[in-house]
Parts: sequence; structure tokens; C-alpha cells
Amino acid sequence: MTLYYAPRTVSAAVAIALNEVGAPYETVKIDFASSDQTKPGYHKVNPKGRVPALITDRGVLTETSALLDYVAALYPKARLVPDDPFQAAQMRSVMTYLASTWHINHAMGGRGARWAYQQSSFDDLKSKVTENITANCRYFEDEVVQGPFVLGNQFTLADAYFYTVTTWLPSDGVDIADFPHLHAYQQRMQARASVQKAQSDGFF
Ligand SMILES: N[C@@H](CCC(=O)N[C@@H](CS)C(=O)NCC(=O)O)C(=O)O
Repeated sequence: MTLYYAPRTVSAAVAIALNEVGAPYETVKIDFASSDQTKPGYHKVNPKGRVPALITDRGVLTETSALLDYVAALYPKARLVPDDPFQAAQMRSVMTYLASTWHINHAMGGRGARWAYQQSSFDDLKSKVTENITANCRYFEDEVVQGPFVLGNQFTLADAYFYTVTTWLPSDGVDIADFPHLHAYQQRMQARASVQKAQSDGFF
């Protein structure tokens, strides 16, 4: 498999999952500074112009949650999805929230041109990021992260995803130390070999 990625993006979640299962994979870095994600060469891989994209022997897959589920399904012995249907649905509930709410709140900091035309509108969107992400952190601190992992004792796909999102907090203007539960969670995750490999491979 080949993972198209850019540093400090949600693509790190897929690298963590691939590392967890011990899958062999190659990487191709997309240079956001040169806007490579907007160019025809990359649009042949992902017409949406976003990372991650995963090239498989069956074709290209996009959307982080789908990639994570694919990795888990290829390597069932790694048990990255709970066997229990309710817990599996809880895991996907967390991942869907991260994709549809948290990631969008984050993107309003630097990608305002998706929603508006004027610089003043970009500035306005950006001005809400810290408030929105703080509220997201409060929800995860109080209601979601059970500890030691998101769903309790089992490391799941939700951890690969949520840890990645916590690495964006400094640029969102949020100090994770204000959320003791999340702070301890982030430190536990940083001790994992899968996260350390993603770090040394340039994903963070
Ligand atoms: N729904 C997609 C979103 C992917 C996405 O927005 N990725 C960002 C990086 S975190 C990106 O590629 N941004 C490039 C751009 O907006 O030009 C997913 O979950 O994979």
C-alpha cells in the first residue's frame, strides 16, 4: 500500500493504524506549501484534493475513517475494532464526530476560503476556532475518553484518530494542560511505538 500524506495532517492517523498492525507501506509526501494537493498530478490520485489517500491493490481509498476501517479489516488479529457491536458503534461515533465536527472546527482556522470570499470572513471564522475547539476538548474530557484509551482498555481506531487531532491543539490556541484527562491521554499515546514511528517518519 502507498499512503499519500502531508505532515501535521489527519493522514497521521492512518500511519498510526498501519504501524499498529505492522503493515508494510510506502509513503508519498504532498507538499502543501507548493499547493501540490490542488494540482492535476495529485487529482489523479484524489480528485477531492485532500490527504490522506491510500493506494491499495484494489484501487484508491479516501476519507480517513474509511482508511482506518480498511486497515483494521485487513488485519483482524490486531483487534483495532471492538468485537462488541455496541462498542464498535461507539468507536465509529467518535470517529464520525472527529471528521464531521472537530476537524471542520479546526479547518476554519486556515481554510476559510472553503466557506467564504472575503478576508474579513476568513478572520471571523478563525476567531471562533479556539472557542469551538475548547468546547470539543471539554466534551471529550468530561464525556468521551474513558481511559486509558478512548473506549477504555482496548486501543482502537478511535485512538489513532483522536491522538492525531490532539496534536493540532497548539495551532488551535488550546493548551491541553487545561484538560488533565486529555493531557495524560496524549502522553500515554506518545509512548506508543506506532506513534513514535509516525513521528520519526515525518507525519507530525
Ligand atoms: N474528510 C476528509 C478530510 C481530509 C482533509 O481535509 N485533509 C486536509 C488535511 S488535515 C487536507 O487535505 N487539506 C488540504 C486542503 O484543504 O487544501 C478525511 O477525513 O480524510
